[in-house]
Amino acid sequence: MSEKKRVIIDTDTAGDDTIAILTALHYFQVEGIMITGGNVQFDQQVENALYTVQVAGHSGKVPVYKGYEGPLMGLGHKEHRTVEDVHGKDGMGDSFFEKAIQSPATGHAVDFLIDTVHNNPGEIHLLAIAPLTNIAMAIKKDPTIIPLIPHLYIMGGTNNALGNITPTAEYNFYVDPEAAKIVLHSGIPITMVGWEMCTQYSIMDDNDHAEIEQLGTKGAKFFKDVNKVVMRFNKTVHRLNGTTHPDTLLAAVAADESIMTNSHLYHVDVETVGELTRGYSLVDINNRLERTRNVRVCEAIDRDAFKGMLVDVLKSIN
Ligand SMILES: [Ca+2]
Repeated sequence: MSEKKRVIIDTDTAGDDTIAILTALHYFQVEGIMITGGNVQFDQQVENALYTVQVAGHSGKVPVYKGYEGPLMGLGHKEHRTVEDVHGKDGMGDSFFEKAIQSPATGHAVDFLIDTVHNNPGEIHLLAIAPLTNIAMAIKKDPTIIPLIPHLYIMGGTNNALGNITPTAEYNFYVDPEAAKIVLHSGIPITMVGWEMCTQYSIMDDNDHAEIEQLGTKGAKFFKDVNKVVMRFNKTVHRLNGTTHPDTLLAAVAADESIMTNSHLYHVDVETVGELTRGYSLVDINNRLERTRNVRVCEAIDRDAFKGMLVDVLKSIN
């Protein structure tokens, strides 16, 4: 039908996830969206994904499946940490949008993933912009999907850099490090875009926001709305001069790898038991452990090219 690369997105839809979904809908043939527990309350995330699909004009064309609401080891425990302080109570910058027209698809996200991969061997790339619970569970339920997935792009972890949810951990790996461990060692070819890539290359400052607002499109308005709270949060907590776009950066890298101007294959693992370091991602850049190099780690981005892609996406949505 289309020559675009085919993808499934796994998301905890809030804030930047929405812009990543818009980006993916622009550059890929999106087969479906899976929701995993993460940023905000689960049903709100489902609603946010459905609304985002509607904003892009794809309502009714891209199914949104509910997956696991909490981390692998979270059963019987208190709820995992959500981040309404970063993204607003609704995860959408406190915009409280109207209810989406589309309803969630029936069936479990993990079964959707397994069935879609089997029906399209070697065709379905994965964009993982959330804790890795759903993907880990799919791998455990049916490991025969592993050789059928050509590539998995992960926004998660850090490459020897400061975390965002703790000093040692990035949020997606922190929420479900056991899932991250399963996925990292699965044998699926992986590209990882860590949090430090986002702080170095994805920040949109006040001037960038003004430029985007000038586009005057529905996409630009939506971008402004969902980023209201995160702009304040980043300035006060992370001391960053603008909004961060980790998930959008991941989607852009997957869509056009040439914007990734440096990367290397390293051994990457994740800490699951550390007293201070749960969720820390170990990236063995000097190969001291002499273990399998399992992940291509993104180390530099052409920032102007990334911004150009973002602007193209937001310009196209009217
Ligand atoms: Ca996310």
